[in-house]
Amino acid sequence: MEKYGYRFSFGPWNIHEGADPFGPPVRAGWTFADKLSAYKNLGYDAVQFHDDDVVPDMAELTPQQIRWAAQEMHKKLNAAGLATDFVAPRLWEHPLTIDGAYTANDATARQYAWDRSKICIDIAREMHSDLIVLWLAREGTYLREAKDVPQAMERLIAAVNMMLSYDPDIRIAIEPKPNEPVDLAYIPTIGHALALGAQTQDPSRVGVVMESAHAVLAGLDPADEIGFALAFGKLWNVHLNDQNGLKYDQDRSFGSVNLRGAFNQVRVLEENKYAEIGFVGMDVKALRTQPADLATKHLRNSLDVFLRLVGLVRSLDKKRVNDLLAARDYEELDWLILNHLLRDA
Ligand code: XLS
Ligand code: MG
Repeated sequence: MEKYGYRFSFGPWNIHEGADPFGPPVRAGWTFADKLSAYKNLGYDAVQFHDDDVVPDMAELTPQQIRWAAQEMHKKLNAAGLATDFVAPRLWEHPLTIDGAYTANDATARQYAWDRSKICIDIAREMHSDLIVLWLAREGTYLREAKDVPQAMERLIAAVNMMLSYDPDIRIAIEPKPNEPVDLAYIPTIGHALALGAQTQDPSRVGVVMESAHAVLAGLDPADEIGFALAFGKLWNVHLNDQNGLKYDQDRSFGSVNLRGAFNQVRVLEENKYAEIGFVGMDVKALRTQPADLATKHLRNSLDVFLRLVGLVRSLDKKRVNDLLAARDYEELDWLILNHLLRDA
């Protein structure tokens, strides 16, 4: 398969059992070993990890035992010919993080978040990765009066500074999302994430992850969010997927809802040589209706759509585009793009 120099990743959570807030799992779970062996067959090169995807029983282990377990996982990954894309602290499931992690009102909860973040960094280093992704899931409020925004920003900056000091080599990529699980998240967009990074002690080590569905949920265009981050050299990862409007977070296959939107995400990545920057992550989930033995097709579809769109970006008549820009004939440009997308493969 021609991959145009791109390298692809997904997380173990992207092969899942189909549970949603209203119903239980509908498919048998895969073992981690089975998931690992699916990566190469599906054309993927790297694994996105949460800390407890690497060391599932981390809560019961000492820091040294956690390091050993991560070393074991790294060996498994090597044997499968895969790399680590990033490691992210899972700060949204523990009872102490019910009201947030770094911004919780309870000091014990904030301490838990700091301790766990350090362990996550230890794990990333054992996995030979310098990239920590922070999806700030519960940093926000359900109730406006529950927290103080400037104080929450101070706490977020302090947490990022603590991580930057803990390991002088790690980079942190903040993944914004406007809502879900909380009603009002503190870091809803790429702009917010960049502003936060700029206030830290080493902005050069703080960047962003753009997830398509999260941008759509914020009412923004994912391609523009990508372009905005690229303009500042801050796009260190992407989580491509799709989202049918302002609903629950759907993690639909890339391009399956808005193919032209997907084309424009690929176009901006191509034009700015993202292939040289980072992995193309697919943060996609199979529809709940999908039978267990057919539950990886969303990963196949997403990668295939991406690569075919790269082909379409490359074969677009750039001279014609420039002529139409000069003539300000955007209707003809619209027609050119539509015809290009609708042409026979
Ligand atoms: C959830 C997030 C999560 C992050 C990694 O919406 O996308 O999967 O990518 O913590
Ligand atoms: Mg994501």
